[in-house]
Amino acid sequence: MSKRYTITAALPYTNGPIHIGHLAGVYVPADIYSRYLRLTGNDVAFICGSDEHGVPITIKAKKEGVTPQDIVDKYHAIIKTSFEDFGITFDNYSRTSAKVHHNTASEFFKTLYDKNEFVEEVSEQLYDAEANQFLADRFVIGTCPKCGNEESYGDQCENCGTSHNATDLISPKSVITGNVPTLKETKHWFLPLNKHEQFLKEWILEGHKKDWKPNVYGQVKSWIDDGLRPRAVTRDLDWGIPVPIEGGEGKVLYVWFDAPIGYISATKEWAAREGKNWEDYWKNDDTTLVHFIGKDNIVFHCIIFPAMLKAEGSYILPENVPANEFLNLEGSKLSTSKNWAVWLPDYLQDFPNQQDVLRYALTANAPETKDNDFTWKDFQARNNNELVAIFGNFINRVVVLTNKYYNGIIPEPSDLSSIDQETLAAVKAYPSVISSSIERYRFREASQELMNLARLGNKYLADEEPWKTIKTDEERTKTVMFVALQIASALSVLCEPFLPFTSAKMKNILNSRDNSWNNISSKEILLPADHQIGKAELLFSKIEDAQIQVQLDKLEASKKANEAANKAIEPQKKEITFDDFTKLDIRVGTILEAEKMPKTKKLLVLTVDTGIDTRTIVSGIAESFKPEDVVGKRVTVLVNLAPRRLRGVESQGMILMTENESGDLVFVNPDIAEVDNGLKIS
Ligand code: B3M
Ligand code: ZN
Repeated sequence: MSKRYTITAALPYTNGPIHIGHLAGVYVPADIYSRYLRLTGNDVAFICGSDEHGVPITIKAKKEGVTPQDIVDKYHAIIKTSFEDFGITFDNYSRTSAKVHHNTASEFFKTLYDKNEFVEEVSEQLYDAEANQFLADRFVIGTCPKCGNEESYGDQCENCGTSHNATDLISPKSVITGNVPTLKETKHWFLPLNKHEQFLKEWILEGHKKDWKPNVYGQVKSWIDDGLRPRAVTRDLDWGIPVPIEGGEGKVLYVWFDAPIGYISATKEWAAREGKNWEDYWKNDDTTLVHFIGKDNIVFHCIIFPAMLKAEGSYILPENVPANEFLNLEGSKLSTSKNWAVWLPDYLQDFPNQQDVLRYALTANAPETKDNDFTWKDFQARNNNELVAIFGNFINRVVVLTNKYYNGIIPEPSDLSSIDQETLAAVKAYPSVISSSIERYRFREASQELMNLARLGNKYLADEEPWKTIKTDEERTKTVMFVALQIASALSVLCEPFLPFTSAKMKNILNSRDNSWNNISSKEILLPADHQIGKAELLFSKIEDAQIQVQLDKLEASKKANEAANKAIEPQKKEITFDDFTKLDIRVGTILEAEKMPKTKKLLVLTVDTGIDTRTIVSGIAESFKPEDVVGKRVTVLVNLAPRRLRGVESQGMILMTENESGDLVFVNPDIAEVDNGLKIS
């Protein structure tokens, strides 16, 4: 039965090209899903576009001495081309600088404003006086109040995924000048998430416990359990969509307010072009809405955007939000700034026309349930051992033999043996097996089932040995080749979501483009006798060790460049007066007790004898030291630092640390056994 679907894929920020992590986490799974839905006869709007607002874009523009518009124009074009190159079949790839989007987002804001869905509040926000700029989002970093990560952004911590207000950061610092921000009053509009808590609980916690992925459900539950608070949806910035109401002059919409509305604007743009009614895709209960995203976007798609849609009142809500975990590269986190990535334009240069190989390797190893590692060796193995040795080999043998024995004309089969019948019955079962995996968002599993079908074909040929029977039993050979051709035809259809370029090639070779996903199981015969097929063409070719070494060398070069950059001595900070210095009270102390802060990776709770007293200090050293290793250590302590709470524990001071050559933390150690605790350092 045909159904209507709106499938969205996260709008990439246009501040750089996209890499394999983006492809694996969002775009390939979303494309597999959309292609599959179309192949099975559904009405699909597959929607994406460039996210052209937000602070990272203005930071990049400043760095390069160009305008934000220059940056987004450049990367919009690059990203759009990459998607086309990799066969991502968006029905519309729009951009948030489009007029239709500015209008849609403004109207959306005004509707919520008119419905009194916002709280308007003058509050103190972080301000950088030197830069003459409020510090929201990525203009400020500081310690995450939830997990202690010292490099959390103002709106979100990339370590624990929590979304927070910039003023929640501990020890905030301006990204622009490095200054400690001051507070300055400003007016903003807040979306009171607390007001929607009950609805979110019922809709997600009760309604989607079973069908949402455990990683998504778990994150959402933990945020709701922590209690939801109002979130500002406007910013004091000049790059973005102007706040469209009185009093909003000089302010713009928060990028995470406007970006998800981009899905709606892009649908409108598409519908106008195609003569469709966009509202069918966003306001009709019969439509299934699915958001494909990475795990750092969960809070925005599962809490904030649904709260916005609910507050607006006329929209449907997502049926599912199948977020993936992260893909690492050769054991380390993918990183744009460290150039630790495989960029799509670079891949295509080194592996021309091998898009399907990357699509397949990323799908077979997709980070669906946990973070996963992409290695070039695995990529090579997936290609050589699976795509070449199993899939390509089977198709090649079938096509070559059909040409050799029958000039490419499919032979008439005689009686089917029980093996033939079982094989054909097994083929007929594959569409529903693969469908079931795809419908449960298990794309790795689906890709492996597809490969199993190719294995089945290979085994059939190996067992029936038509290259031998051709000398002894012509009738039997005809039957075997006929059956093998049916398998090849089924593969050409079922591989389309995963290997679209290969599928198109195979359909050309087989001279057969009409079979659909559904008729593989219902039709008696997919390719009839007497049908003429074409000549063999290479579908996949072996990837040599030398090609892999080139990639590994590139990464090694990035690593070296990073190490060199890290070794560069940080420039001296701004001068301070002697009076400033004397304000610091630094003492010798001893760690008496140490234990891990529960549920954190980095924090140790230390009991320290400072000579003045015995006090608690929370220190972010747990990744470098075990609690038992630091007990008894002599340390240098800043004792008059204002206390601050970390995960509910008050930290009264700071242990001074530095890094050794290999970048590990080490204590700044008063290496003199005979000094007493409390001794002042000056
Ligand atoms: N641009 C974040 C990202 O690229 C953001 C997604 C928006 S989806 C509406 O990860
Ligand atoms: Zn955090």
